[in-house]
Amino acid sequence: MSAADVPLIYVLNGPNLNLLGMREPEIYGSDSLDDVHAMLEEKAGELGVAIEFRQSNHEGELVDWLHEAHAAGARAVLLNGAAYTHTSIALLDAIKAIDVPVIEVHLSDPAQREEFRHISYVGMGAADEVKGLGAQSYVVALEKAAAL
Ligand code: CA2
Repeated sequence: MSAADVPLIYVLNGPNLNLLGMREPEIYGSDSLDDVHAMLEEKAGELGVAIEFRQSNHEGELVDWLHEAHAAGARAVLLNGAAYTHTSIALLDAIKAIDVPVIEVHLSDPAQREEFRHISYVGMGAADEVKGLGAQSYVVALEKAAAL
């Protein structure tokens, strides 16, 4: 199999996740986002897929990257939209506009937390979701994406 044949999976992370591991470990765990990235690179190697791992604090940049995933012919996108999950119709529209299945990922389980986290615009367009497993949520979501 040439590099071009390896399925590509985008892993997109929203606002404040660059600070992961520095606060609220009881909710989000103590792994940093770099740790999550390293974990996923290892898992991707085992699964025979390639990942493109990114984080942004800007809603429009996440929208641009969803479009990019489509243009790049990605197999799937794992999206932890962080707080934008609960507010962003722009992310929902982007998910609906692309032909790439999106798997919603969360470290915590937003449904078990404050009421304002119960609505998920990302979830309205996502093909699947994995939440509440800490950094393992990403690993399980990558397994699901690789099986698509
Ligand atoms: O559980 C998740 O993965 C969330 O997407 C995380 C978001 C939150 O707004 C969602 O409701 C659920 C918050 C990300 C903030 O990340 C930090 C974690 C620890 C320390 C600093 C930032």
